[in-house]
Amino acid sequence: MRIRVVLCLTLIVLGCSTSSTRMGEKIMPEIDALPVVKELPDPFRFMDGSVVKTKADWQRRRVEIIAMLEYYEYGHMPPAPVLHVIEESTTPVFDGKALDIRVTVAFDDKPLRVHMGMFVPQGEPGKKYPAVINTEATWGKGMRDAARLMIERGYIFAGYDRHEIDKDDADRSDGVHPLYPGYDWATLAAWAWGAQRTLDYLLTRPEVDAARVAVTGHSRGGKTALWAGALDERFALVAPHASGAGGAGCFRIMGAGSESLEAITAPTRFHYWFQPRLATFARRETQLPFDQHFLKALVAPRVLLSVEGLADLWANPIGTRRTYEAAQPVFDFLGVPEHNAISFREGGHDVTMGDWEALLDFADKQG
Ligand code: GTR
Repeated sequence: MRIRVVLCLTLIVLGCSTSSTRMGEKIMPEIDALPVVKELPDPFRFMDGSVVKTKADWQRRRVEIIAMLEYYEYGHMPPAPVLHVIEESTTPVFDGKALDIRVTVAFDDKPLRVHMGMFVPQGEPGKKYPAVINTEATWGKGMRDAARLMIERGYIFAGYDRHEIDKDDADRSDGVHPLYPGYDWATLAAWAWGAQRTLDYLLTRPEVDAARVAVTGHSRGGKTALWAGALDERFALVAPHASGAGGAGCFRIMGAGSESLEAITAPTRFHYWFQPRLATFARRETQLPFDQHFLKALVAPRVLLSVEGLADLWANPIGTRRTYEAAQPVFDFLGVPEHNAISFREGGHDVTMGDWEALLDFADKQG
């Protein structure tokens, strides 16, 4: 009896409760009840077998896909909080061409404090600038060249310290998790929440062109950017970079040397990035009722750009191309075929100045 009680508690803590209606979502079958589907699942087919025929149907299907990805992959976030912004500093940088603005942000009545920052171009009073939110701190030395480029190109460059929201480890007793009990969001979702809160802050600023805010990030930050941007329709452009497994990479289709679902969710590695249910699909990927092209499809009709290194095999460039192809019918259906993009470059798992330039070239075209 004692063992049973402990087990139940463990399941609740991990968000494995079988009462899947707890957060109002549809009832999702557990893995043993899911059929084997070798090919990539059809984004247009509802769980009840009916098919999307109209744009209104797609809106309902989009909600169903979100519920599915929350349930099996990333967990559920709490609703958007009220932000309390504390101004920290405003410093002219880059020979006066930009302001480096730092703030600390609190949420609802919670004790959490998160540092955010943005570089804002100067010189044209009253002008609204497009913005790029990166899913990490953007004020460190390593981001200096990217920040300078953004300013030269007329973009606001913003970021936040995602590790203040959730440290990159399996401990759920610090950061944001204990503050919102009852939500099974894992680390990627907590970080994605941070990108959305940074957007909340940016939208309070008169310098920001609200219609032209992009979210980007590299690797685990790319997975974060894709989940944040897929969910939050205020992001006009979603640009994951080398995001791989759990991001833009396909689980079913993998090139040689790619990170598998089993590898990423291993107990010794990054299981805590995901809702624990995802790990049960290791070597059973064909029972996933989705694949990562569903995540990409959530961005439509907004604009998606995934940037990949051809030699970055761990991030599964072949499978990322497949998710690009498999999401395309949704962009076509919504009348924006050119809003789904993928860019390959030579090289491996790093962020080059060329990558930032490619992002901005692409973003310029959307203006
Ligand atoms: C790797 C991990 C990848 C990717 C990468 C990173 O170790 O396996 O999924 O996220 O880390 O974030 O740099």
